[in-house]
Amino acid sequence: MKLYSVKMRASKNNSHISGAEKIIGKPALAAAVTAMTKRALEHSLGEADFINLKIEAAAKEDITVLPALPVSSCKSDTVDGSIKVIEAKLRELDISDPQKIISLLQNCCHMRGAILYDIYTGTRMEPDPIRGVRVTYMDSCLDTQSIINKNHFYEALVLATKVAHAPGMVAELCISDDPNYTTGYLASLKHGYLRLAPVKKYGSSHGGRIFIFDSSKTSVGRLIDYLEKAKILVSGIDTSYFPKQSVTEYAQCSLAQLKKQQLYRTMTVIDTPQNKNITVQQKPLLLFSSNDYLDLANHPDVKQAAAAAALAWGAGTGGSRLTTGTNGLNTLLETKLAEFKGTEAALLFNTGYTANLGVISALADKDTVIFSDEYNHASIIDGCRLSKGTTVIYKHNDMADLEAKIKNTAFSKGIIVSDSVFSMDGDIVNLPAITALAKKYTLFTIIDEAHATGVIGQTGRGAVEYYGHTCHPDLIVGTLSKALGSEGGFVCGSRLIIDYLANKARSFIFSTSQNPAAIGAALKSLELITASCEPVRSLQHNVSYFKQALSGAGIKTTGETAVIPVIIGNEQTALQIAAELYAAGFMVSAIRYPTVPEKTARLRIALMSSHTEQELQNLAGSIKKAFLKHGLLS
Ligand code: WAQ
Ligand code: MG
Repeated sequence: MKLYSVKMRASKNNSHISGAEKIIGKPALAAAVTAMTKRALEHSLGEADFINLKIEAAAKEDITVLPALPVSSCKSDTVDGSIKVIEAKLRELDISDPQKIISLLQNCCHMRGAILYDIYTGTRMEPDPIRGVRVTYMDSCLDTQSIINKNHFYEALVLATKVAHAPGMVAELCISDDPNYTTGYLASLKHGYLRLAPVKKYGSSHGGRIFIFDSSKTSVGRLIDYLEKAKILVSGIDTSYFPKQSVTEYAQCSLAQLKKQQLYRTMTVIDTPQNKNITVQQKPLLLFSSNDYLDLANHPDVKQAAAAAALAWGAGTGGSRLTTGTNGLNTLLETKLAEFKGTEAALLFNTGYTANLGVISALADKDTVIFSDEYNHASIIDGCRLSKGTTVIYKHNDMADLEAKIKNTAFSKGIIVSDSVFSMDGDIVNLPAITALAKKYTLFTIIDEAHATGVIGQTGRGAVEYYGHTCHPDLIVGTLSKALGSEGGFVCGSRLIIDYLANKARSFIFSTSQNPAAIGAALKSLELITASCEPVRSLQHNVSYFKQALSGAGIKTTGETAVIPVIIGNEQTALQIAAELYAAGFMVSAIRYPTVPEKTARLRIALMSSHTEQELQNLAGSIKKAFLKHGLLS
């Protein structure tokens, strides 16, 4: 593989702040340049205003591989303790004036390079005493892609190994100029790389390097030539010396942090099937946080259909759809879903989450720009992240902002993606405006109807029906697991796009297909919804009734659908109110960051077709009571 040398030098106000070098293969080159640029711009000494990056091809035959110096450590109680060790070690190398060398290093002013000290004449020999001699063209054979920030030990060992092998070199002494880093080292072929701590006071920005050589063994010119030009790769670095954090410790710290921020989550075990009436540890509760909007998850006919499908087709399918996992149930449901949404074709996914992951990552390549609503569901966000495209986030349902961003972005392929009903705010996408913008600027449109299917539109068919069939997105993503009371995701669109997704969507291709019971249940739910719109109507009535009840109680909401948010703001208060409602017999979710923006913690009330007016009135009353108690209403 062809190798390249990369060098970075960065300064601020004409003063050097950072330098780094690598010798790496072509595939890692661009990433290394990015990492070095970042390092120069985010340096602890300040943001560089001048960055010099130099990239040169390095011929293999010009590179020498040296084994890393063996590493050992010596800890002392004080800086003086470390200095005593250094003195003794330098004497072992027949250096007669170690104090002089140490004090040269301790008293040098801030240099870019190192002092070159000749023990033969007892004088400094670097041509430029302000700059010093700077060692360059070196790296290790380790794959260090994961070391993004400066790793003092690793970089120093590479440098020290190169320096120790220089002609006439006797030893090297180093103090970091990083105020937070008090470990230094003494390096020589005889002693190896001896880490010493502390070599300076914590907080001091004094640092430097001194290369101790013997001019009776080499000319200064030859030595400097080697230090500045020889290309060295260091092999066999013992990575056990890298500072490590255990993953378990990391997880423990993260959890502690979540608890401190009131963002720690736990799971509630429900004793009963999904129904508006549930019990938790025998406590009866009225459920106001379920996505089973049409009460189909526990519907006798739906359960019966699930059982029948399992009996006829088995408990599992044993393969992905493209291998052995396609049966008549899958294809029938796809036909029915396409019919229901009014598209040419449909494709099933295992969940709504994996549908978004697969669809967006398959459709957006590196030349695609994805315009995504800031309140889109996590599965859309993750789909954008997984894709190679660029994501541009526009303000929530703000069509002027979306158009401005489209106009300001250069792209060849573009996608607009939005929730149809927003999962945490319960408002509805402006589909007419989105499809008009898509037409005007040649963009592809995707809407996610997870909370729209079975909820909006006269017969529950979603946003297209809600807007009177006046506008059509290119692709509809949906789920079987909310109003349809089963489990799984789906996508509806043109035959061509569905074919494309079946060939390209990795979450589709590499998942075992859904179990027959889930498909059987979804087929029955779809049949029930199509046969009678009574449950949809009842749900929609509950939405307007509950909104009225809330506004009658003086409580605002933006919800227009079965998801009704009541914004509280403070995370802790939201939790407390949810707990108070729980005590009063209502199960309502408190939704917090990162699901919603910080300081917009809320109650997320989810309505079902079976809630009665009295129940809705009771909940509104209890929320009012809690609001009064917490000073949120006067
Ligand atoms: N060539 C010569 N001198 C250099 C170079 C170079 N490429 N880079 C830095 N120096 C000089 C310069 O005077 C700096 O002020 C001084 O060395 C210290 O540089 O095992 O971080 O980059 O944990 O601050 C030691 C790690 C870390 C010990 C050393 O050096 C360990 C370090 P820094
Ligand atoms: Mg440095």
